[in-house]
Amino acid sequence: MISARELVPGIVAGHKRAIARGLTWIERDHDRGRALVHLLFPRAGGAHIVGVTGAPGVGKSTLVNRLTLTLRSQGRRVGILAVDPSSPFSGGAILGDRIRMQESVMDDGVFMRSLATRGHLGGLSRATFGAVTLLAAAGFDVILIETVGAGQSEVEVMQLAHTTLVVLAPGLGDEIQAIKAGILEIGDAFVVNKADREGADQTARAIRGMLSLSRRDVAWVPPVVKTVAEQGEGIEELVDAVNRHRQYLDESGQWAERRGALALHLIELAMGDWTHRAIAQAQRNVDWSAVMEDVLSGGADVEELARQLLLQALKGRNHEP
Ligand SMILES: Nc1nc2c(ncn2[C@@H]2O[C@H](COP(=O)(O)OP(=O)(O)OP(=O)(O)O)[C@@H](O)[C@H]2O)c(=O)[nH]1
Ligand SMILES: [Mg+2]
Repeated sequence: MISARELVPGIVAGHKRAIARGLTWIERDHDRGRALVHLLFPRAGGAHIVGVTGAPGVGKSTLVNRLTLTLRSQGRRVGILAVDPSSPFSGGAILGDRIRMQESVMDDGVFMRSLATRGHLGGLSRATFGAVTLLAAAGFDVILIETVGAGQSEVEVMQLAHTTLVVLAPGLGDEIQAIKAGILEIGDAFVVNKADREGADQTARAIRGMLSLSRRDVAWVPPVVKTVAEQGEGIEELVDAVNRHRQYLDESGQWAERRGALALHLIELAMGDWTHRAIAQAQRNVDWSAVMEDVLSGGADVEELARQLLLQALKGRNHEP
């Protein structure tokens, strides 16, 4: 059985088998997955993480495919993560995505992977964080994360991105949906896809209007780009918007700030792990039902109890994966 440390060179060299193996560890949240993320994090600072979110069927996968082709033509290596918070397994929709992605997947400078949740809260954003870290360390210049918009886990996933693209389609009161989902606040650029359909200009105007009313960051006004992903129209303009946003983040110091925030996030996750270990250990070693009884009857000083359990875990285990 190989260790996390032993897998690092293959990942850093960009070997697809090593990458796939590491991603499986991360997705299943093995100790080795965690260790791998800790080892790779210092090498993961270069990638531009781009989230692509929007309602089902607006054309996110088609867009990701097109973006990938254009980025490849600019010589950049592209990692793609399709995140599906709703399905515990890689279901039919994502399988469909895989087939559509094939055009770009054939290329050596592209790696695509679907991530599904294992049920527990925060698990998906954690797995996504790990997967992004791994792909960045493997030398992918741009990492595209596709996720269906709106829910809490999607917002968490999108917080990992430097640049969030919110995709809409004309009609169907998308403008209203955007406000409802709070998606107006998270978009760094808005894409009106299916611009071959009626109402695209109207939708673009509506978004611009709403943006002018609710500015969070006056230095960056999110562009609104019309695309026909199916035909590849508007993609260059969108890639240009993505590149300009990166430049803006760099120049405003936000790119560097983001690294710091992610480092803190990494520490928080590791601290959370110690808490879980403390509880697991206490359940094995302590008369747990007596402890529960004390807490229920008010006989325990919960603050002190928690401190003791953590101390025992810290003493009892030298965590060297
Ligand atoms: N008319 C038109 N259809 C498009 C365009 N882009 C994508 N589609 C079609 O819209 C449908 C949905 O596209 P997808 O790319 O799978 O959309 P998605 O947002 O990834 O869908 P989910 O992952 O299921 O949420 C497909 O049939 C596409 O061929 C476009 O620009 N114009
Ligand atoms: Mg899709």
